[in-house]
This record gives sequence, structure tokens and C-alpha cells, in this order.
Amino acid sequence: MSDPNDLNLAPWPKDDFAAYGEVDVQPIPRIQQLVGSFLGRNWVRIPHVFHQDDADITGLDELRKTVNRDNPETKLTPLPFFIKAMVETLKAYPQFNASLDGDGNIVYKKYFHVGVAVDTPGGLLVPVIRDCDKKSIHEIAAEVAAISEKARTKGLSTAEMAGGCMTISSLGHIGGTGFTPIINAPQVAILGITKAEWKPVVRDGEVVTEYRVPLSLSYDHRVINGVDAAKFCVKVAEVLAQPQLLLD
Ligand code: CAO
Repeated sequence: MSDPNDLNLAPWPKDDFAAYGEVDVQPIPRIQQLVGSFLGRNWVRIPHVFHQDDADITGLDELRKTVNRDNPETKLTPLPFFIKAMVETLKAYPQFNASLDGDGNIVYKKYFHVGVAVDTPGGLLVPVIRDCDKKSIHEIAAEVAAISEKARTKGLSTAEMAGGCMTISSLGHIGGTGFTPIINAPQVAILGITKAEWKPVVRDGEVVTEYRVPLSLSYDHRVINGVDAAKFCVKVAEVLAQPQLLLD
């Protein structure tokens, strides 16, 4: 019988691209090569399921703008609020704050270290912001700004990318209505964020507009079930709907 771990994939298709037109051949950047090998492993080894939802952040955005007017020195984007909301939700659903150890155990973590996907000229890097449950929104914002700047200009050490519990990948500054992020193993879930937009919704029979942000959750079905994922996104939305609590 063949080894169940042997994927028995066909070889990569070779083609003579130059035969069809002009081409420019470049080596894959070193970071992208390394990250690509991890992404490929995670994609084929983890049974991903993708769950989509959205959340009303009308109040959050108003609060954020007021706070930014009062404290212009540390600008808040929506991201630190999403990180805090994810951490509150991880406390309620510990199966997301977990890892498989490869020896038949699930390790539930009592700490809340959040990976933040950062787009750098060399490729994707994921620094880890530690103890997000103990840090204020402003502390998280300052740390994300500093570490993403370092990732883009100097690169990151392995230690700065180690120990994350769950990752958040935000494309909200660009656009998109949803995507399917790949889980950053040995984590068991990743939350993707795309661009908030004003949307018409019906409330008590009336059409009103709300500023709503799409949530794209990918999860490892070996650890998390669909019901947990649906509840997780509902809880994130509930927390985001009370942004004042995240500031306290
Ligand atoms: N909806 C609407 N606007 C949003 C938003 C959202 N979900 N998220 C951010 N924005 C706005 C911010 O408010 C800011 O606008 P203002 O200046 O008017 O306030 C603007 O977009 C720029 O935000 P930013 O990108 O500078 O900051 P951030 O905190 O949102 O994100 C960082 C920081 C480092 C996560 C981000 O720059 C980045 O690198 N994202 C890429 C992640 C990635 O590559 N993911 C894919 C992984 S899989 O390949």
C-alpha cells in the first residue's frame, strides 16, 4: 500500500514560455521562496475550511476618528481594534487558540500572541505581537507600526515571527470583498480582513446604511468545526460593535 503521506503529485509542467512571446526570467526572492515552501505545505497538509461573514464597524470608525483627532501622535487604523476583538473571541473559543503538536495532542494556549501578515518588498512576513490581551489599543497600534516598518526595511528575526497563536491578514487598505487565507501552521486558524464599505441593510423594516467589514476565516477542520467558526465570527462582530470596551 502506498504511503498516505505521499501526495503522488504529477511533476511541475515545463513549458518554453519564450516560444510564445517575449519574457523576463527572474529568480524567486529568497523570502518568498522560503515562505512559499511553508505555504505549500500548509495548503496540502491542513484540511482548510473557509467561513465568510461581515461586521458593522460604523461606531468603531466614528470612535477611531474621534480618538485620532484627540491623539494625533499615535494614529489608530481599524487593525488594532480587529486584533483586540480577535483576542476577546479567542478567550471565548479556546479551540482557536490551540495547536496540534504532531503527537496526538491539542495544545491549548493560555497566552494571546497574534501574528500580523505584513507585505514587504521581499515577500510576506508575519511578525508576532505578544500578550495582546495585556496591551492597550494604542500600544498594539504602535507595535504594529514599528514591527511592520522593521519588516519592510531591515527584515525580522526568527524569534520575532515565532510563537503566534492565530494570525490576522488585513488587505483592508486596498480592497476586496473576501479571500481564503492559508493557515500559518502550527496555528489552526487565520482571520482575513478586506475593505470596509458602506452597505444598505434592513433594520426593523427600515433600510439603513452601515459601515461593514468583511471577515474571512480559514480554519483547520481537524480541530475546529463549522459551528465554532460561525460562532467565532459572530462573536468578533459583537465585540467590534462595542468598540468603547476595547479602548478601556
Ligand atoms: N477597511 C477600510 N479601510 C481600512 C481597513 C479596512 N478593513 N484597514 C485599513 N484601512 C485604512 C486605514 O484606516 C488607513 O486609512 P486612513 O489613513 O484614511 O485611516 C489605510 O487603510 C492604510 O492602512 P495601513 O495599511 O497603513 O495600516 P493597517 O494598520 O491597516 O495595516 C499592515 C498594517 C502592516 C497589516 C498592512 O500595511 C499590510 O502590510 N497588509 C498586507 C497583509 C498581507 O499581505 N496579507 C496577505 C497575506 S496572504 O498573501
